[in-house]
Amino acid sequence: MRIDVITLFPELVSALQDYGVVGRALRAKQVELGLINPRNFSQDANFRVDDRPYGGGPGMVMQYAPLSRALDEVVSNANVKPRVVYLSPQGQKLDQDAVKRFCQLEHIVLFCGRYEGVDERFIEAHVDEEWSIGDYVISGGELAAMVLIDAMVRTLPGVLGDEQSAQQDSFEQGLLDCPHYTRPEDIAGVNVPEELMSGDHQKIATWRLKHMLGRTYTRRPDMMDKLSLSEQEQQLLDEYLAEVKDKNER
Ligand code: 9WO
Repeated sequence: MRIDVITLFPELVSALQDYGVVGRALRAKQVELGLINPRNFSQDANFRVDDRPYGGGPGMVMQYAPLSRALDEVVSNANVKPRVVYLSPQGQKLDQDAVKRFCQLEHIVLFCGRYEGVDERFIEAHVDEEWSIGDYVISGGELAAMVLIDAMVRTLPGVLGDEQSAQQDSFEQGLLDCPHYTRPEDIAGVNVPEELMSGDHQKIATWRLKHMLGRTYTRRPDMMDKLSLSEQEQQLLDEYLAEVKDKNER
């Protein structure tokens, strides 16, 4: 798989290569990452890539031509026509299903806007999909692109170890993660749940599933709508809710 990122700040995006399992995968070229700066394709004496908005108003708008030439450079070196994704607040809300679909692509181009926006004619002519990582406006598309790249790389086979992959699977199965604890056993006057100290793998797995179900139900009821719980899972959820009720009544 190849990911090309069109960005005015390639150094920002390249930091992905320096940290964690994603950085290791990128350095090992399990995914090829290309960074293209549209400023290198400006034909302006001052390498401008933006101009004032028609109709007036604050800020500047990214111009069509440098973006189009930058994209042409990527496409001319591509084996297959890449999917072009624009990260913007106006896009569809990103979720794990979309991430998994993107991972099936041989080549994807992530386009990161800056300033107040991008000439709409570029979006209409060259962008296949517009995606958002949340309902807020940040300084540019780069951080959103980095979120998407991190999520994609983690999803690729062989990047995460078996245990981490299993943990990630829980979210892909539609459940939030369970609580985690580590040494010391007693800190700030709070002990680790006895089930996790039991050494009984079945008891530990059951405790973890109960808390995944309980957390999903209490924090993300929208995710519950997509689940059909088994009798055992429903019983665990009921136990969790009874424990929470009991704790709140103390
Ligand atoms: C600026 C703005 C100001 C007032 C009201 C709405 C507004 N939208 C924008 C805007 O989209 N500015 C962008 C800055 C232009 C494209 C790149 N920028 C960006 C991308 N900000 N936030 C994102 C983004 C991308 C993906 N997911 C969430 C946010």
